Amino acid sequence: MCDGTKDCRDGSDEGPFCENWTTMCSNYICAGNDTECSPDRYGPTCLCVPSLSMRQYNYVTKQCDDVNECLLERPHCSHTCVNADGHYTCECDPGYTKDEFGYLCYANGPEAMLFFSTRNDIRYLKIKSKQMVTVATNIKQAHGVSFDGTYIYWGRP
Ligand SMILES: [Ca+2]
Repeated sequence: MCDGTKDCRDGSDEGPFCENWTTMCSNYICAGNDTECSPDRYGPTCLCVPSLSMRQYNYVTKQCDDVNECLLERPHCSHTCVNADGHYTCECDPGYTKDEFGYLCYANGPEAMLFFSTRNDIRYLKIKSKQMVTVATNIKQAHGVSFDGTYIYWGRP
């Protein structure tokens, strides 16, 4: 950081690019709406504001272009991503409802349960509430746990 203090051991954070750090944006104009100049080690850089919106400055058109978050490689929507100007939204398939954060889709109806066996127990996990329930103990090596809505089945090796 160009603040006169060498934060990096080799002092690379206070390099020659710091010389005009506070003034490099003084006479630099970023064209277009909702833009601002920010100092960078390679020179004045144009940013799109508000910074939380996903828009990227296009130096050719001198405008802020929308970023298609749906094409970015990071986890977001569990079903369908819908790109919009400066942001994106998630949509769920029919029969599903979005979680409180708007990213994950949960099936409507009773909460899904994931049955599984441990070394000696058979348990289930309620997927949405993360509640863990032990339904049988002292089981020796249960395999292939299944639930038909009333009974729990498992096999033994
Ligand atoms: Ca977008």
